[in-house]
Amino acid sequence: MFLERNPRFVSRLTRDTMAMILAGGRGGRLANLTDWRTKPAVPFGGKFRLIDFPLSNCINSGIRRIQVLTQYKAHSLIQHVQRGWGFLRGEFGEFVELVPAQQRLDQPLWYAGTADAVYQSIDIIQAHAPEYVLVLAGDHVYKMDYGTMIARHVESGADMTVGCVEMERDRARAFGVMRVNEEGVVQSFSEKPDDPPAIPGDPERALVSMGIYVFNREYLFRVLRHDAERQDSSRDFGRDVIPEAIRSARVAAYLFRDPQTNEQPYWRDVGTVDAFYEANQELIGASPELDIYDEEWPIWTYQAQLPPAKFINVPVSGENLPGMAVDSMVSGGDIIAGSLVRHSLLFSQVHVRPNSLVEDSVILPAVTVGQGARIRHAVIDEGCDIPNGMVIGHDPEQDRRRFHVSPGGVVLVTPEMLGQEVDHV
Ligand code: ADQ
Ligand code: ADP
Repeated sequence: MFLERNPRFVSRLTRDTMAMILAGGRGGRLANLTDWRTKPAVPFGGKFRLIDFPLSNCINSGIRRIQVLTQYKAHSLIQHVQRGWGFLRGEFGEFVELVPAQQRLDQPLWYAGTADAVYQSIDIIQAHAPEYVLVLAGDHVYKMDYGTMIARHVESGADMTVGCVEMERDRARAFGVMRVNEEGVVQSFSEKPDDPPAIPGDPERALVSMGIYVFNREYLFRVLRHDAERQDSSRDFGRDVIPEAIRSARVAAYLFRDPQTNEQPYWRDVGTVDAFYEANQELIGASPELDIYDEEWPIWTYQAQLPPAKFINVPVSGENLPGMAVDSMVSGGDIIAGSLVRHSLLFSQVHVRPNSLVEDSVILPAVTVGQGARIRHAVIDEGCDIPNGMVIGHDPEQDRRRFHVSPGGVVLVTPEMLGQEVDHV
């Protein structure tokens, strides 16, 4: 195939591609985790933010021209990208650029939907004139070589290619679901259907859009301009652009598979508090499905200069209380003093004071757990100062009165819920 034909084929294509990362969504189902930060800026896996996954995939795939389209509460996202992703070499034509939501063209409004966000950036794409435009979501956790998808797109002669995965039909309701013919051409597409169509011959599963698209540049401009002229469009790729493209152009599906094993790789939309909690908890295990220790596909991020984590014994009323974390992940700057952390993931600069117990929890950066506190089955948001003796995750009734409790029973605690002011940077 393409690799046999010309080993430089793929690298030529990725060099001729510009990525547009949609990073403006609120992610409302993440409850209070997105009160002041957009979903792509939500911390993940101890030291990353969600946006690091598509950004790292781009860099590792050889795509070095990247626009990040922002909108909703972008401050912490902008700061993270500016601090951590400034290492590309402008003189070689490499960049990660932040595009603020603003009135571009003649639009009086901010971005109306995902397609509008790209439409408003047509002038930026034009200035760089890439042959292909890769549209990505800023909030999915996965490791993917986009080069293979772009190569398939070019080989198939399609105007647009939609990345997709297979999943159980009842979960597929939250996604765009499509049907393809034997040649992999998309025949129908419905955004978040009540009754997702099954894959032929596989009644329990559906073919779901990953919300990532490869476009030929000129076709992208044409379809977006056409969409902008329509009065009845919500300016969304899933709702408006893809159905129109299926009618009037050639849309191919690219099934995301591991080239070696032909299995479906890890791909998650950590869109709810439960999904966020589970995806973080899974990383603690011995061999999680998502390998963040993989040196061949590193996930890059911004990291502050922090001292090592430490575990200290504390004498309390004549007894020596050990500081311990077992079956857990900890990060730089953590101090666990005379207390026990079990089956938990601690982000950076978490201080756990003596006599407390943290179990089955995800603790975001710069949290302090006061003396004698007990925390279980919880997500504690950045900057929380958990008072001495506070009990979280042991009494659902009481938790519901003060905190957010997810359908799966995860207790989400934010500084605001504790009546604390935090400088959100
Ligand atoms: P959703 O995830 O519901 O479905 P959406 O909420 O529009 O799509 O978000 C997609 C991405 O765009 C996210 O990264 C979000 O942050 C960002 N975004 C949203 N509005 C934006 C705007 N106005 N400006 C900039 N960025 C914006 C989509 C597809 C489905 C597909 C799923 C896969 O519509 O068909 O199945 O993604 O998760
Ligand atoms: P989810 O992934 O949970 O569906 P979305 O990103 O689609 O979350 O957005 C959730 C809600 O937040 C939607 O009702 C959407 O209209 C709203 N929203 C998204 N962006 C903005 C914004 N910039 N300003 C205000 N509300 C927004």
